[in-house]
Parts: sequence; structure tokens; C-alpha cells
Amino acid sequence: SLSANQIIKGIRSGALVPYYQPKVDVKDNRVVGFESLARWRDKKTDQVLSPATFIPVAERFGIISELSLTFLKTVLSDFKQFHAFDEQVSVSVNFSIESLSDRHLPDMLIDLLREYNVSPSRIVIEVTESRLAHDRINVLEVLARLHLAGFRLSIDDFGTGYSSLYRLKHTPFEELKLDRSFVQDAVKDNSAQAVIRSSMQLAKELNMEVVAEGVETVEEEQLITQMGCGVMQGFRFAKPQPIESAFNIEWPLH
Ligand code: G
Ligand code: G
Ligand code: NA
Repeated sequence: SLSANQIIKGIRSGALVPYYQPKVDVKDNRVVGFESLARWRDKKTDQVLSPATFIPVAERFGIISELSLTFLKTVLSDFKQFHAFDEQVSVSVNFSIESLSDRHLPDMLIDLLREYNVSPSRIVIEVTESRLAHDRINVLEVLARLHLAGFRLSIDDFGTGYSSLYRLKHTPFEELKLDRSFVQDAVKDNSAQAVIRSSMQLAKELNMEVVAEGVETVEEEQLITQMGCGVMQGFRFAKPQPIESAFNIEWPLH
């Protein structure tokens, strides 16, 4: 892992780079969004490090909000290219629960989007389900205000936490992302299929769209499609890529 000091220096010297992975609607073979995923590029060695080496440290040392805002600025400056690719496309950004506990976050995001001239309706804010379970002061209020400002909210890694129905019903999530462990087990495991089916039923009742994460094979794509979920992300379509190659998507278009 990186040290807190290395992270602070790196944030300021541009070590944080977004990679982007497409979210695909397989019904019409269209890219409907891109998820931004933070990477760390070491200038000296040219190594690219995964978020596991710096996100948990940044959370622990209270620098995750600075990291997220710097990261978001880079994403917003890439936005012209997404807009040119497709005007309707959305870009998803992951937020830690620590950032979402900050009552100032909505105003900071609103100001930032204004500065970059990006509509909040094009930004999806992803929150990991398991992190939501622990009651945190302000989180629900912050999420409600982000929703009112026009941001779209997504609950990530769904199925790995224990969301109460009550909480889900009272939080304005528009999207539910099925955790990739269920997607990958579904082909050989009935209980993973049961989790997917009940998550989809829940999403339908609460008016949320479902996205299957971690789709790697044709078999997985076909099974998930048969189960009624048409929007997917995963190596089957494209790996997370730097912006320079994010639009070279090679999955078999029919
Ligand atoms: O890209 P990869 O699969 O290695 O990501 C691992 C985890 O890191 C994912 O669960 C993802 O949600 C998280 N992550 C990636 N980018 C960010 C980010 O910008 N902020 C936060 N808080 N988490 C991120
Ligand atoms: O938790 P979150 O959904 O934000 O995590 C996304 C992570 O999943 C990223 O680290 C990304 O690199 C990884 N990922 C994306 N697609 C696939 C896939 O098809 N298979 C696997 N194993 N990982 C994937
Ligand atoms: Na995510």
C-alpha cells in the first residue's frame, strides 16, 4: 500500500488517473455509460496501481474527499470526449461513505459541475451497499440532496451487504449493480441465480434499473439476458481503459 504522505503528494502531482469501463445495453448493443475507476500511475516506474493500494489508506487518513474531488475534476475535464461519443452517455463515479458523510459535498459537487459545464443528470454516483449498512450521520440527507440536484444514484456490489427494504425504499437510488460474484457463480450455482432473481424483483418494485457487473463470458451474458437483465459491464465487453483507448470497444457488434 501507499503511505498517506505519498498519497497527498501524488494527488497534487497528478498521479491519480481515471480508467473507464463501458456499461452496455445488450438489447441494442449500445454503450449507455462509462464507470470511472481510479488508478495510480507512478511516474518513475510507469507502474499502474489498483485502488486497493490507496483508497483504504486515504479513507483511514481522512484524505479521501480531497482525493475524490481531484479525481472528479479529471473526469469532468474528460467529459467533452464522452459527450462527443454520445450526448446521452453517463459517467459513473465511486464515492466512499466517508465523503458522503460530509454535508458540504452536494454544494461542492454542484459548483464543480457548473465550473466544468456538465449537467448532474450525466453523472451517476455509486455507493457500495455494504458500506451503507452502518448508520452514518448525514449520509441519507446528502444522498437526498444529490438526488434533488439531479445526480443519479447507484447502489454498488448489491447482494454483499444487508440493505433493509425500508432503507432502500427511502433512498432515491435509480440503479442497482449486481455484485460480480453472483454474476460469475450464476452459471453453475442456483443460489446465486436466486440472489439475482430476488434483487431484480426488488429493483422492479422500487423502480430501479439493474446492471450486472463482471460479465466475462458469452454464457454469462446469455444467462443474465435470459434472467431479464439487459445492461452489463465486464471484461466480455471491455476492461477499464485510459481515456485514450476507452472508446475502442471491440466486443462483437452484430
Ligand atoms: O478498478 P478496481 O476493480 O480494481 O476497483 C476496486 C475497487 O475500488 C472498486 O470496488 C471500486 O469501487 C473502488 N474504486 C475505484 N475507483 C474509486 C474511486 O474513485 N473512489 C472510491 N471511493 N472508490 C473507488
Ligand atoms: O466494486 P466496483 O464495482 O466499483 O468494482 C469494479 C471493479 O471490478 C474494478 O476493479 C474493475 O477492474 C473490476 N472488473 C470490471 N469488470 C470485471 C470483470 O469482468 N471481471 C472481473 N474479475 N473484474 C472486473
Ligand atoms: Na463501482
